[in-house]
Amino acid sequence: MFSSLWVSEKYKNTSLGYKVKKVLYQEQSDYQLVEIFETHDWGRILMLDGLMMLSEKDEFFYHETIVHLPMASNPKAERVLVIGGGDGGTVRELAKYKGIKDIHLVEIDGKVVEASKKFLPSLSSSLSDPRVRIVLQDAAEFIKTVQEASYDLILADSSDPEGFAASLIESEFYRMVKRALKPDGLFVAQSGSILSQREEIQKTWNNLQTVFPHQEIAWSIIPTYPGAWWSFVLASQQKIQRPEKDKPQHHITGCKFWKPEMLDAMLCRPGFLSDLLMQSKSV
Ligand code: SPD
Repeated sequence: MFSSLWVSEKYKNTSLGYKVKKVLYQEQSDYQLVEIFETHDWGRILMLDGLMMLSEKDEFFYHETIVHLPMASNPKAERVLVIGGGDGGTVRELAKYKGIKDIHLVEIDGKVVEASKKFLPSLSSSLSDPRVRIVLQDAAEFIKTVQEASYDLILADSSDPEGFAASLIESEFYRMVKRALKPDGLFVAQSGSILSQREEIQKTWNNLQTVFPHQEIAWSIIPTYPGAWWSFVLASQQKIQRPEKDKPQHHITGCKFWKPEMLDAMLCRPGFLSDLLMQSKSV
């Protein structure tokens, strides 16, 4: 009799578990433990240092939000930088826009890219799009080398702000991001669980405020992330535009979650979220 294998993300005092059919990949890279499992109910899942990055079943909520939310405000974006995101899901969504000419992906861990290309083709297939250039480097170092005003859009599809990813929510990093953005450019970042990562969201919000004159917070649903109710921040040197929804460039095909009509809902702050930001001043 074989006992069944379960993997779980243990975040603070919460654990979410998944029954595994097969271990597909398990390697300690120079930066983290990279694992891909075939599960019974969630398709393949990617975990980094035991933290859930994605499941094939629900990754579209996350990747469609992190891309189409800012693209709705900045639909003419041509040059885009993705920070992290070595699995390719964010690039896949960006590649849906014909107007985007260059996508630079800066990922610290080549093993994430390598494993995703092999085991997560539904996410990674667009990494071979001719518009994509992959740089394997720490984003906090890469951003210092970027020429001023290079990008229309910078997306931080980073891991949780721990270890090497912790610097990616510091004001110093945001100053570099601002420098790398065109004056009308837009920054978006995943900013954590609204229910389980209050302090991370508050720190992100406060630090962004020290650098950018305009910022917004949006929310979405990602069932396999702790608390499921997830936040994304947007920041810019200019007022963040709410697009006219009937403009054709906002209608992207091939989405399972995103619709232009969702923008208003995602930017509408439930009381709980407003309170969290108001209280962030004292953090
Ligand atoms: N707690 C999970 C936060 C991870 C965000 N990045 C996920 C990478 C998927 N492209």
